[in-house]
Amino acid sequence: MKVYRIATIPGDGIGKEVVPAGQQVMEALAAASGRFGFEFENFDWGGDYYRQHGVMMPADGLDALRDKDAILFGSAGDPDIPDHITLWGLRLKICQGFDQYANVRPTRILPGIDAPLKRCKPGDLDWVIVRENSEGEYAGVGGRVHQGHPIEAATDVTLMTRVGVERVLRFAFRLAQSRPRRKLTVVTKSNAQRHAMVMWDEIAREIAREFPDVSWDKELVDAMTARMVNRPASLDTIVATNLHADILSDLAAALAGSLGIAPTGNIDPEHRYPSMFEPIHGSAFDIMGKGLANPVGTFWSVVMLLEHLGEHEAAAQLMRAIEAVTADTTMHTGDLDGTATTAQVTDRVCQLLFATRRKSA
Ligand code: NAD
Ligand code: K
Ligand code: MN
Repeated sequence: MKVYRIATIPGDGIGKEVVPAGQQVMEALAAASGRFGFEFENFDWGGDYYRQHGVMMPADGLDALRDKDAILFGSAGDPDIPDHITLWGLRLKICQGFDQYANVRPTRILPGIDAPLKRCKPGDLDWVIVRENSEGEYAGVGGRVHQGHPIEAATDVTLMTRVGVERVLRFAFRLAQSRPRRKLTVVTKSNAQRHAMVMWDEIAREIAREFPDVSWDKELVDAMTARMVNRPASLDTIVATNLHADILSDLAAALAGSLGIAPTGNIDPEHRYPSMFEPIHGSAFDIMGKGLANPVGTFWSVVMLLEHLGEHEAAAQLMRAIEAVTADTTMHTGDLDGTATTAQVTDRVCQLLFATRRKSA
């Protein structure tokens, strides 16, 4: 039996609630399938670790993760620690350390979800956003001088490399090619950002020639927000920079009903390092510690994790269970105006996984 080695990093806030829920569902899937297993190792990195050790994760932390088949992550963000410390000290350290340069964010309206777009039928909104995940606006290049003085100055430099742009665009074209509509929208802001974004546009035109069967168009990021609201069916696969896609994917999640549902994979497409899967939401300070977090974003992230491992049947089985719980309004958590708890939704998904096994046995 194949046993996958999985690292779990709950991190902070509701990450500590949704990651154990994700692990519970993975254990149920493995038990129900009998064909594969998981060996979990949990890492208690995050805000509490920082209070004890002065760092979010140990210096040799990446080495502890290196031989894992995948990582399930929660959130980095603590009410008492500045956000740039928690983010750079944990999540970005892993994403950049393992060169997970493609951040994939599927969005669609699941059954039973009351999404805010009035004229949008469920099939009209079915997108995958590819976010450049290793450089760009989040390259970490910049500095701050003369702190506290009137001449104080600060920069955050957008760094785009040809290699970095080519590889993420090629990944996005390939992903678009694998989807039924074979359609890609390349988002930039090349009217205002006249160096890096103009290079991005030029590279997009070059890579497009490798994919004659993919139809593609370009959109400026500000116009893109309006298009997502007004013409959702005109979009399918979308690729954008680190910052732009970060923002667009929260909008996408809200348009599909809730931030609590949306999944993501930080992927090393070359499989040199473990890839990391997580809900797109953060620590949710307002509801943390109460058992009210929606675990669906984490479960959908587990679907992506399973697909990445090549366990397509288990991935499809879990997706069906997720759709069955979203279709049932008694299983809706507070973000969907329901009253269900994290534990209730998790137990229901596990029950469904065992029930499908009995049916197919
Ligand atoms: P957030 O995603 O934590 O919360 C935004 C809102 O959405 C809150 O009202 C929250 O209650 C709600 N929400 C989010 N997920 C939910 C869920 N699963 N179920 C129900 N409701 C949910 O975003 P924020 O408030 O901007 O950030 C809080 C902290 O999280 C910050 O420290 C931020 O830096 C961090 N953060 C981390 C990541 C990450 O690790 N990938 C991502 C985003 C934010
Ligand atoms: K997250
Ligand atoms: Mn974000």
